[in-house]
Amino acid sequence: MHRLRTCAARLRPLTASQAAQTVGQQRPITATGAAGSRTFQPIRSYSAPVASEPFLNGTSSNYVEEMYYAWLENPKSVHKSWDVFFRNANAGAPPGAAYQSPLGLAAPQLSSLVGAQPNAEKLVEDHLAVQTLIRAYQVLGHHNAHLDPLGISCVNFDDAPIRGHHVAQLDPLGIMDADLDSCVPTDIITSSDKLDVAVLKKRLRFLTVGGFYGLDESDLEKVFRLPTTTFIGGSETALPLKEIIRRLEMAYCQHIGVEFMFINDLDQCQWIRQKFETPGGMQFTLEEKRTLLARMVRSTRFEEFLQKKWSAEKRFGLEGCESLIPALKTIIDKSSENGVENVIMGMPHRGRLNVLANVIRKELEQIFCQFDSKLEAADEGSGDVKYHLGMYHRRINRVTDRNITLSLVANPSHLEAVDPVVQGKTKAEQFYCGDTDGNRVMSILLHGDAAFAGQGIVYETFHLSDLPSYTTHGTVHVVVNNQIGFTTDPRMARSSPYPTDVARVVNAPIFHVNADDPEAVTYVCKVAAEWRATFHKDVVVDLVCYRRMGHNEMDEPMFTQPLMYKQIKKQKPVLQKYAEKLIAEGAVSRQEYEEEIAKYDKICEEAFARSKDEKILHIKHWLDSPWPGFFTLDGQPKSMSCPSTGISEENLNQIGLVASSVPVEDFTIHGGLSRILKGRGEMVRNRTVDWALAEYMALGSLLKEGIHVRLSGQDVERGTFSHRHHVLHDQNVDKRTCIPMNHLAPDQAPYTVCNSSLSEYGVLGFELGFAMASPNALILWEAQFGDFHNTAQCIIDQFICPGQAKWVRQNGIVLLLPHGMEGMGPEHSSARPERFLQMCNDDPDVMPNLSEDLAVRQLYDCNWIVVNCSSPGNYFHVLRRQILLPFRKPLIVFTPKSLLRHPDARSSFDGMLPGTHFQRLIPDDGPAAQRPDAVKRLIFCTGKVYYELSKERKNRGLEETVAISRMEQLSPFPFDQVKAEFERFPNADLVWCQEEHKNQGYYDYVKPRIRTTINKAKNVGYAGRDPAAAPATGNKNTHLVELRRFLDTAFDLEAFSEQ
Ligand SMILES: Cc1ncc(C[n+]2csc(CCOP(=O)(O)OP(=O)(O)O)c2C)c(N)n1
Ligand SMILES: [Mg+2]
Repeated sequence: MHRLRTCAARLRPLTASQAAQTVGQQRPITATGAAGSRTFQPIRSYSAPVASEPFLNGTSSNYVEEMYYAWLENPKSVHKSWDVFFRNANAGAPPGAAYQSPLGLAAPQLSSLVGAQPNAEKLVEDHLAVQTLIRAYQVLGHHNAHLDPLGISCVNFDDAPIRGHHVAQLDPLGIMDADLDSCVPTDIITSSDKLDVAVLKKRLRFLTVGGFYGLDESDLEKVFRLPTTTFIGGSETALPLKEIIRRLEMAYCQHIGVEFMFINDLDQCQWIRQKFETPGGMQFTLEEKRTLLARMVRSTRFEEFLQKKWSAEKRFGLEGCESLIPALKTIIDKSSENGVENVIMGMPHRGRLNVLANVIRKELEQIFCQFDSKLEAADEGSGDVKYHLGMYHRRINRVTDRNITLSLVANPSHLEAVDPVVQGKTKAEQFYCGDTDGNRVMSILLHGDAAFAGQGIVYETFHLSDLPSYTTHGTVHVVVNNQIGFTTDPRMARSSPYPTDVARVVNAPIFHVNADDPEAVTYVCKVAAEWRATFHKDVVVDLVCYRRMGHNEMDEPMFTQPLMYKQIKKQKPVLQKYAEKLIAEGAVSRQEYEEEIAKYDKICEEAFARSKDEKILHIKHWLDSPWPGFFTLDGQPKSMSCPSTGISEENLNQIGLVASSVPVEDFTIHGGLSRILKGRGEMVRNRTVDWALAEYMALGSLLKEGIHVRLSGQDVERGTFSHRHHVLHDQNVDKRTCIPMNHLAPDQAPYTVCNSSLSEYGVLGFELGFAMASPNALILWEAQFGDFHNTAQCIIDQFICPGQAKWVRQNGIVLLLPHGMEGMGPEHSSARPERFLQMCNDDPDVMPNLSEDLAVRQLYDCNWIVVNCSSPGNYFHVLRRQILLPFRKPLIVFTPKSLLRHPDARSSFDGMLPGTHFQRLIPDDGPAAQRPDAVKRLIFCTGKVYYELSKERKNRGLEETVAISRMEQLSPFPFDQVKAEFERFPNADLVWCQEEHKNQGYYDYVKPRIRTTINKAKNVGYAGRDPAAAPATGNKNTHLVELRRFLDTAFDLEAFSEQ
């Protein structure tokens, strides 16, 4: 496109000096046409004379350049007048003289082609007007398409300005038609009957008066050459204006509204134009029509069956958008035809049961028995309502006869939250089957109109769509645009014209379609699937429909949308309309149609009868991501123990070597980094690790054991604190990078480390989805600072914390949350441990049975693991334990900031060797441990504050008097080890010390558990910051004063004597 513009510029007036420069510069010009790429060699410079033509201006040059290309290719292909013009101009005719009236050039076809033009200006302008008109349809035709199944245009709800006004006739309910007159684009032809010439004439006259195109009624019969940017001509290159308009109306203003002209890729625009403009493109065979009808029958009768059997149950039915089912099936059929074997779907409540039944093909009796409130749940956990459950099904696609796996990811009520999760799972499935281009695995996301427009996660998810480590190579989005969200209509629900405008940010084409036209729906779905298969980019299908019932079947919609629902009540159901159309066409007989209905009703009745035999509800039948081979056949862990998480000295040395070197040749790293790597080398020689090296050892050793590791988050490659450096950058060659961790061993698993977009909700959701796909991978998400996790709160609260309880699926995702009070202000300090601890499911008041396998049993029973390691070695162990456990639980790690470089925060290889384990609690092993009876105080703490306590204790000479125990695993709570510590120091009082404020941190969580452990034999004193609203002070001095105060309390042996 850019090159075309450049070429056109050469036809515009040039200064004498420009002309002098241009002469002789002959560059090839490339333009992409319908038949692919064309390359033109300008046979001569084309600067001075033509460029000075009085009729050439910025706009007309577009048209002229079209002519010019065509003429260069074949002088006979353009109108004779242009041929003469270009020849004269090239021969050096002065401005204004190159043009000769075509009247004198007697070519037989000329009389029809634009007829006798009075002058060149008119000739150019008329062609330009036609070209502009064509473009206007391409750009704006969707504003005026008949997307409205209800076809009402007279409802005037109120006088308030309507935000969605651009959609005019796209609106089935007329909400947006209220100010139709004021907002129909004035540059396209509009009429109630677009194919009526009389009306066209009237419109043309109107536009002429307005002066928009300068065309008038008499031009309707004139023949105009079509530009290469349209396909309406089919095999014709010129058409009468009347026919041009008719074909444009057919392409852009019927039941499909195509929004695509914002896409800044010429090939892609041409592809879409071809799909929608080519005459006769939307033809259906008899077979296709009958299949479509059968699918509509299933979709419609399924809802009717549920309504009949359980009229008082919520099901969030699809009535008003029944064509969703054929829509999805078409996308799947077409994708299967293109080689897709695995489709992962995410969707909200609306029509979910119908999708499960008729798209994924879950057994109907399984769905029906979910309606039986008397059935007992077989599985542990809370379970979930039927319209949130997931599903996984492998079957033969009947249209393509190929195997296909369909899964619907379970989701919470929180609309759109599942989007990034689906994308992450899709990416993982692609990754594990080596599908680098998304040819075999794809995702489909369904949305409601209100949620799609309103929820920010939609935007975050779109922004992952083209990032190398996050792309799923194109998602097909389907919006059930029933023009209402619960009780709120679009006038109050969004500021953008369409609910789908958010998709424009990633240049996704948007196909709006009237959902009352099943054939149009099927067609756009075919095109959407082909688009994905061709360009591997996102695409949106906007099913403009209505909602026949209230938000759910119990709701009264007339309270709030009386006019809309009066209209809806009059609306003939789409199945009936389509059946009547096919019967009228003779595609099916009424009897065949009725038989189809009876057949499906019978299927439902039989399944209903079978559902009565179900005695127990199994949530595990609704699992969206099975892990074959990981559990025993009845879904239990294969063992209830965790092997040692240590690794051999040789392994430590080898990984340490890779961590401290550049494994490729001629690669120049930054001098500062060389020093860091040198430091690592020294540590390895000294048999110690710091935090970054411990992490290297953990991840590296897992990779060597064949476990894929993926670390994702903002700036994780280097590390927020510049400590990690997992990706090296050549200082001399742009984009040349090296990931040493991928150079560990020839048979290692791949290491993925990727800086993410600046999103928490989207990226954490994505990684959670990635972790769902396989238990044999360690997936870590790191927050830039721990407190930023709260913008991903929904993923944490709705998926990570209760995921297993709701959906019986485990997930081993790791959250790394930098945390610590370091005088950096209220932000960047606290990862909010209190919130994670408050959501742990262990009982503070019940002392568990202290059996041998307590540690693993606790882990198995918990909803997630929360740790705050104080030593790099323990961090190494806890990461490895994630994989060596025979089951998967989410792991929340509060990670340090200043400890990353603290000289004392080092661990010896000795604690990482075979036979060693993660320490849930690190007991005091200093002088206090020598004479435990003499110890007056036992301080429990966790994380970084240990180093401050330990230093203070030394300064005060209290090493024999005060013992300090580090609680490394906060949850599940190490009851057994706390008890042992308590018993070891019988004369000590107990203090919990934390650097966080009292209403934050760990205190509220640990206190009752410590008390339960010791059978309330002693009090638990508190040494820490006072309660506060903010997580930390913004004043450095206050920070230090607070620190001093709580350290004073911690070591004041009288402080709690009154208790
Ligand atoms: C994040 C979130 N906020 C609010 C709700 C409550 N809610 C449930 S359905 C609904 C309306 C959804 O409208 P739309 O997206 O258009 O879907 P429809 O029900 O019309 O199919 C709302 C607000 C929710 N489920 N999730
Ligand atoms: Mg809606």
